[in-house]
Amino acid sequence: MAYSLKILSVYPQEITESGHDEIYLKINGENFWPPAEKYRRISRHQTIDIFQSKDHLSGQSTIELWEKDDISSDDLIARIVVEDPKGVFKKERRTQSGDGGTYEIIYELHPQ
Ligand SMILES: [Ca+2]
Ligand SMILES: [Ca+2]
Repeated sequence: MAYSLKILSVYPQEITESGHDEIYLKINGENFWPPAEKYRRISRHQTIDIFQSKDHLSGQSTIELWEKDDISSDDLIARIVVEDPKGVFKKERRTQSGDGGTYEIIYELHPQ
């Protein structure tokens, strides 16, 4: 059964750098958000609304939250594996830590 994955928001309880992080999202290894930039700056306790969907998924999908760096390679902060919701609408909230940061990601799984 196919489904759509809609990322609602990203919220950092802690960020990885001083001042702000430069974040971007990948789904299944492909750049997903932000659509027209390499990254978006985010401060601690700042919610960023995303409201962007990836359609026609099947089986497991992987959401990755990355932090862009200039000199070293980018840092992986969170890696979330979602399952096919099997026909049932789901809204999930996951919190993960990586590279000293802790981020909450809220997303929905819509059966298609
Ligand atoms: Ca950075
Ligand atoms: Ca970094």
